[in-house]
Parts: sequence; structure tokens; C-alpha cells
Amino acid sequence: MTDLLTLGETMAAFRTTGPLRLGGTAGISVAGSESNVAIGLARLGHQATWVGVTGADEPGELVRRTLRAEGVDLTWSRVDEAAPTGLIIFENRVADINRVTYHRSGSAGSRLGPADVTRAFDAPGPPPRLLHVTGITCALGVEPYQAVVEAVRRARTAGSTICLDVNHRNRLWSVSEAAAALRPLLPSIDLVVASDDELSVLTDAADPAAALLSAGVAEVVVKHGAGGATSHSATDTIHRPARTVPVVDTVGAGDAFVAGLLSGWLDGVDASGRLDRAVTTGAFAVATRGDWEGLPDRAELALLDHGPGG
Ligand code: CKP
Ligand code: MG
Repeated sequence: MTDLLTLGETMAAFRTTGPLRLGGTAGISVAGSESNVAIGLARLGHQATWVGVTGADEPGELVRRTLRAEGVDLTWSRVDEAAPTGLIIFENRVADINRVTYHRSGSAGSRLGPADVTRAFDAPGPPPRLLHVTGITCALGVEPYQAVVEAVRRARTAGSTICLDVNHRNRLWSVSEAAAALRPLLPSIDLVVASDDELSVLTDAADPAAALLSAGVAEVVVKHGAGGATSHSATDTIHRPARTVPVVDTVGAGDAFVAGLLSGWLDGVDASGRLDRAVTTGAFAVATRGDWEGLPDRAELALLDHGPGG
């Protein structure tokens, strides 16, 4: 079927150079955590499938056209005539600090449901090697959450490896709501990705990584922002510092990190090599403007090793 299947909402994104209330010009692009990961993998040469819903409108066309252009498979995505494509506004305030506003409540993207997932998994051919889900999709409503539950159930039965990125968004739900939704998924999750401050969504334990491993998760990857990342498994704890790059825009860095990590997994790279690739793709996102635009292709992966002119 595909290397990676992921599901979520992708919105039209407006990026201003100052406060929106002052008017002026905005850059228009698309944004969505799961499709950022799909684009990251497609750029690295993997087959990535995004399941999502867009409106029958120009922002929806922008989303579909962009993902198609990036080589992401949209076979199991659909257009909903009755709801608009969601919008996200990034208002640049100071240096890398953006004010983020969502206009996504009642959006087409939030009409994703279990039937969308069933269609994808019922397709002829082998199951996806990887399923990637995030807390954002779970936060969009009952139906999107049920879509994630169904995807995890089907992937588990099919033998796909399942990755969960906590991706907590306090504009969408509280930590306790996220905990109630995500903790029941854990027995089926193989790989957890979380930032330090997101671990409390998944467990109350004093040693969260150890608790998640003993709950059956095979690998827990914890992101420390500028402090790099640590991979915990039953046999190893591996740390990698972040790669030193100028910080231009940190939005999308987490998704870029996941794309590198999962790309390494698809290539059969060991845990330390996977972490190397993850901090590298994360650094590309941090050093470039946009959520996914600066993600590397295969040949560019080595760029940061060479430096200027290399
Ligand atoms: O955790 P990240 O900064 O990598 O996630 C960024 C994405 O999906 C961004 O594209 C935005 O649209 C979102 O997270 C979101 O819904 O907040
Ligand atoms: Mg994230």
C-alpha cells in the first residue's frame, strides 16, 4: 500500500510580517502536522499517504494541489461540499515569535471519521509499514478521534508499526482531556514522540520514559528543543544534541524531526542513526521559514555536514 499512512487536518496558512490588525501582505501556504510529516517523508523518497478532508473551496484546492505536488498520495482523502477548509494564521510579532490563531472549528478537516480510515485499510495490497497519528487529530472532535482509534486498531491487526506524536495543543483541548483520549491508545503504540513538557499527557509517573516502556511502548523519543533529543528503549538510552543552525522559524520542527526519525526507521537504520536523521531534518525546519517548505530531499540531507560552499 504505502510506506506511511497518516491522518489529520491540513489548513490554508497565512503568514504575516506583523500584527494582522495593521493589514499589509501575508504569505499563503498550507499547514498541518501530519501532512508536514508526509511531505518530509515524500521528499526523502518514501511513499506517504495522507487521509484527510478539505472543503470544496480555494483553500482546499491549495491544500490538495500542494500535497500532490509534494508527491503525497491523496487517494483516501476527500472533499466535503458542506464545510470550509480550516485556516491558520501566523502573525509574526518579535523575531521567531508568532501569534497563532486557528479558524478550524466546524471545518471540513474536522469531518474526518472512521469510515475514511476503513476505506484506506480495505484497499487491496499490503498494509502501510508505518501508521503515524498525533494528538492534534484526536483533539478535533469525536469523529476524528474515532478515526484515529480505528486507524490504530486496523494498523495493529495488520502488523504496521504505529507512531504517536503527542503534539499537545492547548488551544484545542486541556491536558486532562488529552490524557483521557491518548492514554488508552498506548498499549497499541510502538513509538512515542513527545517533548519534555508533553510527557505528563501520557503518564503521571516520575520516570515517564520508563513507565511508557513498561506499558509496552518499544521506543520513547523525547525532544528537548535546543537541547537535542533522547531515545529510550529497553536496551538503550541514546542522546543527540540539536544541530547548530540559525533559528528562523521553529513551527514545524517537531514534524520535521518525526519525518527524519520515521525515514530512518523505513530505511532500517539503527536507533542512533534514526536520531541523527531526526535532528538533521529538525534543523532544516528551524533554519528555514514555513512549516515544511525547507525540508530536505535525500541529497540535501548531508548539506549541514558540509557547511557553506561544501
Ligand atoms: O509541532 P510542530 O511545530 O512541528 O507542528 C506544527 C503544525 O498542525 C503546524 O503545521 C500546524 O498547522 C499544526 O501543527 C497545528 O494544528 O497546530
Ligand atoms: Mg509537534
